[in-house]
Amino acid sequence: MALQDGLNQGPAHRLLAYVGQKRSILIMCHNNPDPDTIAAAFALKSIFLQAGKRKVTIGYGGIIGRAENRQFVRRLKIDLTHVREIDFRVYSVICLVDTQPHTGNNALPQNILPHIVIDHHPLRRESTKCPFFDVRPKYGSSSTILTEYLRELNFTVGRRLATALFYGLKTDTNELLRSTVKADLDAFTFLFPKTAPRTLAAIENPSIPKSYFLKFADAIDNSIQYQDAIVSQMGKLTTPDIVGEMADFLLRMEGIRWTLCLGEYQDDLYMSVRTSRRRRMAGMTALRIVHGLGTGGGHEKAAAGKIPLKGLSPERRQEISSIAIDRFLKIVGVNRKESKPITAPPGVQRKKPEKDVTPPTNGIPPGE
Ligand SMILES: [Mn+2]
Repeated sequence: MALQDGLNQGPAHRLLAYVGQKRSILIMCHNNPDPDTIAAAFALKSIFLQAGKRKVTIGYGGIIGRAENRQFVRRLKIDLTHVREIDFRVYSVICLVDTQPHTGNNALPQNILPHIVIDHHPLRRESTKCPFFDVRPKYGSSSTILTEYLRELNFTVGRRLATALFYGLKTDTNELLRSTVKADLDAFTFLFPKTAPRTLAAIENPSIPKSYFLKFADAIDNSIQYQDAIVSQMGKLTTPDIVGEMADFLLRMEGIRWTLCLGEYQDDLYMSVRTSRRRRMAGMTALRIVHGLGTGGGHEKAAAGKIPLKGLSPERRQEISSIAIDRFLKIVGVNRKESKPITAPPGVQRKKPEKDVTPPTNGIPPGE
C-alpha cells in the first residue's frame, strides 16, 4: 500500500484505500458462526456498501446452531452464504473476520491467503503476511473494532446494524464481564441508544428445543468436579456450540474457577474452556490440550478446540477425550484424586469409578 494512502488516517481509511477499485468482496466468518463474527461481517459489508461496492458476500462454514443465533440472523435479516455455495475464485478481495488464516476454525481453503484480516484473537504469523490485518487481542469483540471503523468513517449505523454489533459485543464479552478495555465500553455506550430493544429481546429469548434442556441435564449428570474445576463429557451433540454455553453455565457455580466441556458433533470432538481467573490464559490451555491432535485457541477467559475423529473407533474416541481431560487437569493443576460428580451430596467423594479418567495409553504418547 502506498505510504500516502494511510498517512494520518485510521485503520478504516487504510482499509478502504487498500480495497480501492476492487469490486467483488467475500467476507468469511468463522465456522459455526457466533453473533460476534456475524455482526463484524455484517458491519464490514455495510462499510463496503456505503463506500460504493456492489458485490459483497458473507460466507461461513459449519452450522448456525443455537436458537439465539438463528433468531439473530433471521430477525436482523443478515444474508449468509454457506461455503458449499461459494466459489472463492470469483472474488477479488477475501476477508476474514473474528478468525485468522490457518486457525482451523474457518472454511477458507489453506492455500488461499486472505487480503484482509480483522480479529481480536492472539495474532498469528500467517496474518502478518496479509496485505491488511488489524488484530487486537485485548479487545473483547471484533464487533468493537468494526464499531470503531464505522465511527472513524462517519458512516451510518442503522438499527439493524447497531443491534447486531451490540449483541455481538455483549455475547462475546459475556455482558462486558470478560472485557478489559475501555474501547468495549465506548462501543457499548455508542451502540446502545441505536439498538432495537424489542428485536434484541426476541433474539435473546427464543423458543428452545426440548433436546437442548435434556442435553443440559445430561451434561450436569456427567460433570465431575476436581477441586475448583469441572469437567463435563457431553457425549453426542446436536449443535457444536452447546459446549461453550455449558462451560459458561457451569463456571457460575460457587467455588468453580475452571470448566472444560467436550462433546462430539459429526466427526469432530468439540471442547470449550472457561476460567474466571485473571490472566489465566484459557486460550493457551486450549492450545495445549489439542496439541498434536487438533486445533484450538481463544482468549484469556474463554477458548475452544476441535479434534478430528473421522474413522476412529468409539474406544479410540473415548481415549482422545481422556487425553484432553488429562491434559486439562494437569495444566489447571488440580488434584485428580479429589474428584466427585457434581450431583453427589456435599462431602461425599466420587462413588462411580467407571467414570474415572483413564490415563493415556498407547497410540498418542502423553504430552505430545
Ligand atoms: Mn469474537
